[in-house]
Formats: sequence, C-alpha cells, structure tokens
Amino acid sequence: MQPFSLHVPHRVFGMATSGNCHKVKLACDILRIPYRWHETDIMKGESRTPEYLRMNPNGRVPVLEDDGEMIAHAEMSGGKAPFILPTR
Ligand SMILES: N[C@@H](CCC(=O)N[C@@H](CS)C(=O)NCC(=O)O)C(=O)O
Repeated sequence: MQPFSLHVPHRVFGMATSGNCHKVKLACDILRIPYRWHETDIMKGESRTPEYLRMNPNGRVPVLEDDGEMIAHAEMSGGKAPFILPTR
C-alpha cells in the first residue's frame, strides 16, 4: 500500500450521519490528510448512480480518492491507522 499524498486534496464521498464515513473523516483529520468532503446521501440513491458506481462498484459510502485511485471499505480500530482497501 502506498502512503497517502499529503499534498493533493483528496475527495471523500460520504454521508455525515454514517459511522463508517465518520471513521474516514476522523482518520483524515487526525492524520492531517487533506480532503474535500462530498456529501453523498444514500437514502436519496446518490451512491447508486452510474457515475458513483464507476467510482465504487459496491455502491456504498465511504469512498476516498487518493491521487485518482478510488478506495473503499475504510475501517479504523483502537485508534490505530486505518486499513483502506482498493475497490479494484
Ligand atoms: N465495510 C464498509 C461498509 C460500508 C457501508 O456499509 N456503508 C453504508 C453506510 S454506513 C452504505 O453505504 N449503505 C448504503 C447501501 O448499502 O446501499 C466500510 O466500512 O466502508
């Protein structure tokens, strides 16, 4: 796994009320990873649009874009660094 770039602004697609998304936000804030938050309302189907599914075929939030690579399934445990797996 490559380390995150701290120079390019990453994009995070997430829903503010989602705990899974909050974990990514928290990890970025703690690790000072620069990002722009893109609010994505799963209740309105915004994670199931063709455009979104091209970014993340599993149709779920959160997704973090790292230098053009779309990364999903963010998990963080016990205050340790997040485990982030590529979508493909
Ligand atoms: N293991 C994934 C789970 C992601 C997940 O379940 N996201 C939910 C919101 S918390 C979601 O997008 N649900 C919408 C759907 O399944 O259509 C992660 O930790 O990122």
